[in-house]
Amino acid sequence: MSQEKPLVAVLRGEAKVIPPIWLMRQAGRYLPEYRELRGKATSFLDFCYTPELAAEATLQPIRRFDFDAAILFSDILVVPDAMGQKISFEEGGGPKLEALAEPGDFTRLHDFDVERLAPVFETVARVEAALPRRTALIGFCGAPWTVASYMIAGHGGGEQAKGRLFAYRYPEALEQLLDRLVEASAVYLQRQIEAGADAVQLFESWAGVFPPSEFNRWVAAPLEKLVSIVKTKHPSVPVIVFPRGAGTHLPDLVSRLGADAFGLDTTLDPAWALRDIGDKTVFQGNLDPLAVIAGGTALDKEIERILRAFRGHPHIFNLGHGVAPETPVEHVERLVARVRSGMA
Ligand code: 1CP
Repeated sequence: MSQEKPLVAVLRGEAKVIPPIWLMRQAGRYLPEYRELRGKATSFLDFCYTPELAAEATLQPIRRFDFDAAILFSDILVVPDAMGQKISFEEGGGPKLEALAEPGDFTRLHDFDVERLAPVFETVARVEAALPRRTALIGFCGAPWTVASYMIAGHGGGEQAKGRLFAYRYPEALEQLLDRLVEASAVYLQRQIEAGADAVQLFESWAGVFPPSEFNRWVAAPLEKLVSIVKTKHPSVPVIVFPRGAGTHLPDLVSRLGADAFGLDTTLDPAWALRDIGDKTVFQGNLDPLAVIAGGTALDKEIERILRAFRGHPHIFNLGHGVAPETPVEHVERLVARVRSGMA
C-alpha cells in the first residue's frame, strides 16, 4: 500500500491527511516555459503530435510545482481529427472545426484511425519513463456529448446551442455519432492505459446544458457505455469523470456510472456532495480558478474552506475548472504550499 502513488491510493478510496493535488489545465499559457515551447511548433495539433514537445509540456508543471499527477498534454479534439474532421486552433484561442451541421455531413468522417494518434501514445510512454515514481500519469479524452457538440457546432461556447438543436432535430443521427465516439474513445483510452497511464479522466465540460428530460440520453447514457467498456477491459485502472454543470443530476450519475472518482465544478458545495452523494465517494475539486487569479486572502480562504469540508474523506485537491491563462505563477505556488502545509 505504501508503495502506491498517493493519487492512485485516494482513487482507491483512501483518505489522506494531506490530499494529493493537481490542476486541470496545469500545462498551458500561464507558464512562461510553456509559451516558449509552444513557439517551436507551427500548429497546436502539430504540437500535440510531436512527442518530444508534448512530453515536455506535460512535465513542465511537475518540475515547477511537483504536483501529485501529470496530465497528458493533448486535446479532446484529437479524436475527431482521427475521424477525418478538419480542425485548426486559432492563435491563443479556441478550436475551429469544419462543422457537421446536418446528418448528411457525417459522410465526411471516416472510421476512427487510432494509428494517427500513435504520437500521443509515444508521449504517454516518454512521460511515464520520466516522471518521479510517486507521480501519477493521467490520460484523458472528452466525453462523447462534449466532443460531439464541438463536432456539430465547429466551435465551443454559447451553451453548445447548435449541438442541442441538432439533438432535437436529428436524434437518431446524434445517437449514431455518440456511439461512434464511445467506441473510438474506448480504444483511445485503452491505448493510453497500455502506454502507461495510471488513471484516466473523462471531460464532460458541457454536462450542464440540457433540460432534465434530455440529460440521460445525451450525457449519462454515452458516459455509462464508455466507462463500462474501459472498466471491463482494465478493471484496476481508476476512471475519473468531470461532469461540469451536472448539478442536481450528479447523485444519480455517480450511482449509475461505476466510475472511481468525480470532479466537482466550482458551483457545488462539498458538504452537499458528501451528504447527498456519499461520504465514501472520491471527489476531486473544486477551487474557483478565479480565486487563484485573485490570490491573497481570497485564495487562502477558499483553499481552507475546501480542505476543511473534505477532511477525513478521500479527496483530490483540484480546481473546479481549468487554470486560466492570466493566472500568476506565484499564486499557484502559494496554493500548492498551503495545501501541502496541512494547515486547515
Ligand atoms: O494541462 C492539461 O490540462 C492538459 C492538456 C489539455 C486538456 C486536458 C488541453 C490542452 N486541453 C484539454 C481538454 C479540453 N480541450 C477540454 C476539456 C476541459 C475544459 O473544459 O477545459 C475542452 C473543452 C477542450 C477544447 C479546447 N481546446 C478549448 C476550449 C474551447 C472552448 O470551448 O472554450 C481550447 C482553448 C483548446 C485548445 C487548447 N487545449 C489545450 C491547450 C493548452 C489549449 C490552448 C492552446 C494554446 O496553447 O494556445
